[in-house]
Amino acid sequence: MEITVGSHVWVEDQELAWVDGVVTSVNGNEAEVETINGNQVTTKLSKLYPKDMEAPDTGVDDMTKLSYLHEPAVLHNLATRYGIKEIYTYCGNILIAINPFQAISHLYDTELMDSYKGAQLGDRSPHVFAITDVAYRAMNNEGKSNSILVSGESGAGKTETTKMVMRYLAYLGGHAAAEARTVERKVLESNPVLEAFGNAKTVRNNNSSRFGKFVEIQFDACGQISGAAIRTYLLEKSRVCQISEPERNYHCFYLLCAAPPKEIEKYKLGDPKSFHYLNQSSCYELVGVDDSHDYLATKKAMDIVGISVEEQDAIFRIVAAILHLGNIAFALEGEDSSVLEDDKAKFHLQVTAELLMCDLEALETALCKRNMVTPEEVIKRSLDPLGAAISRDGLAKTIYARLFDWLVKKINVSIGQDPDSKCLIGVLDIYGFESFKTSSFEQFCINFTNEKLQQHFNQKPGGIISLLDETCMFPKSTHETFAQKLYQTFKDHKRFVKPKLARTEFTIVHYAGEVQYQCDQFLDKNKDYIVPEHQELLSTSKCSFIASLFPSLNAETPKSGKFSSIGSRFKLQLQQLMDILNSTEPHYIRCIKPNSDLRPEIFENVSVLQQLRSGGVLEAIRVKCEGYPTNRIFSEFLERFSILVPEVLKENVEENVACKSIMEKVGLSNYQIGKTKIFLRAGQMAELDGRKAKLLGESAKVIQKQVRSRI
Ligand code: AD9
Ligand code: MG
Repeated sequence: MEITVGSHVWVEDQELAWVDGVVTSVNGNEAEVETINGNQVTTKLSKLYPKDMEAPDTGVDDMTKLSYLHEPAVLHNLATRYGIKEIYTYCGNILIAINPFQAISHLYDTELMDSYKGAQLGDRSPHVFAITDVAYRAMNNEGKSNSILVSGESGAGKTETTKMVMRYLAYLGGHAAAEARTVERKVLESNPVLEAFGNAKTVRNNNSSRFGKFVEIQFDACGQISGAAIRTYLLEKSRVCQISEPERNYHCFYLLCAAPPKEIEKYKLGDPKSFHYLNQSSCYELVGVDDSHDYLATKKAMDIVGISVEEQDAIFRIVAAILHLGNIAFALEGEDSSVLEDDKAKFHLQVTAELLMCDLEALETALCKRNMVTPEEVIKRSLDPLGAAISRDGLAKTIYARLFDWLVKKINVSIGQDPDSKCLIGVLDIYGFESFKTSSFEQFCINFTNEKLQQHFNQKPGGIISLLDETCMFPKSTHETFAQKLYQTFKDHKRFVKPKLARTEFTIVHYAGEVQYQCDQFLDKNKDYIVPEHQELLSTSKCSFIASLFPSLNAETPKSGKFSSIGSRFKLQLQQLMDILNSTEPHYIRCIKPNSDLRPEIFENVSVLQQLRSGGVLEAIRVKCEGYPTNRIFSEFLERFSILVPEVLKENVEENVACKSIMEKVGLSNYQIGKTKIFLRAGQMAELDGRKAKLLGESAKVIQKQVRSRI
């Protein structure tokens, strides 16, 4: 479209990403624009985008209905809708969901579910229910598995969205008879259980999932839920012993500290501030969350998913034991040995041993000493206080990770799998892309997953994990040698950067931005290693639940003391996930975090735009633009543009003929006429509007006046 004096345009802006204004002068290929916030901006004509002056005040519910399909229009449309609490918008068949950070009344009511059942996509306003309904119907009609992939950065609303998908599936595929409803109830109640043990407050999200989750809901031939399988990916273990301000440890620890007095006494708990694993951060409570209420709610959910009272007791005993374990502090004895620091440490050692039902002395030895196996004999070597603390933290992490795996397995067994199910709907809620001041192995794996899901992975340096494994197996390796190997191997890769002066850092140019990784803990974190002394201690626990978490070694479990790669196992799991996803019909939900304050009603343009770009939404729009991105029903089109060829209306011709004459008159070709709609190329709508504006004789002065009065 020709941009002239008086044209309404979008111009780039540092703070707002895009701001609208009016062209006040054109000089060669440059234009001067007076923006709505009162700035005069000089810019290249090619950097301006036309603004649709006829866009509805309430926005459009599908981006493809935008008359002008470009970045500023997309952003403006989302902001407009968010302002009137319309958090869902389609972009073709992708659903964009912007986190409202507040409850929106009736948005998830049963009556609303009723109204989406069987409705065509687009018949009703955009919603997760609509996308889920499409997936469910496609599965029933075509007999093919479908999947719903929910993505977005941390705090964008993936987990909440996933829960709504699951709720709607339980509604669609639920059983009429109350006694048959146990499957769907178990599926839904698995969420609070897994969240209590796998979610925590982080800088980005008060309820951040620290594991990835793929829920596979199985249906029988009648479309009723007949089973489900939950797969989880890579729980963040380090959080159990290490947290930083203003984050929290896993919710379950705080829930238990807020349990009724009987439990507190039984587990010898007290103020969370007294536990080292919790008091590394001064955040203990969450706004709007009542831990004592959630403790009871979690237990209720555990009942429903089939975890017995005895098992629940053992589970919380372990949670308490981990807190006590963390309080066993060590002091230096002699040159390089360690002893318990004081009476307090002794008390916690005793409680830990009681709760884990293991031998007190064996526990102390397992923490403070290590067996050195030489060909001749086994020597007990003392650990220094730091070594003992590392040993203690390693034990805490291992116990917690095994407990989490047990929960997932138990839930799966209890829900049950339907071996006859031919169709499933998979729902993926994976951790979002992360970049921190210190990004380590966890962030690497998380971002690796996101790359895979974005299918941008082909261009990435492959083989970082193999290189890491190689380094881990070589006894003399350090993180420095790992870094050196990386630099050598990938020095010519265009997405791998060695930062200047860096000795143990590396940068990867991810699809969503650059992330600098610190190598220092990569080796340790990649080793799935259990100290043989720890294994032995716990496998002989008098609590059969605990002993069962540490089964004696067989061919399947990694040999204790031997290296088994977490990275490689994760890569394999991810490949299996991709294989499942590739065999399904995918549906996409892109969650967007509108601001980093986690507050309602704030829409930060720059950050939203970045998410739209990295989430592939703008890319999808670009592809769409290559076709016929805009379409209009004949009557709408004529209403808007018949002024260009007034005689067509008088002639009483058919609508499609009238549309053609308008296009011919304006000199536009390369469009398509369908049965009821006209399909336009990108930019053609703007061209038509431009002609119309000219015809209406809008003078630049008039518009300038309007703009001034708006400021
Ligand atoms: V992370 O990658 O696990 O850290 P998520 O899962 O993307 O992240 P989550 O679903 O946990 O984010 O949403 C964060 C918070 O936003 C929730 O705890 C709610 O307080 C809030 N939220 C998200 N979606 C909605 C919604 N549809 N309605 C109301 C919402 N609040
Ligand atoms: Mg989440």
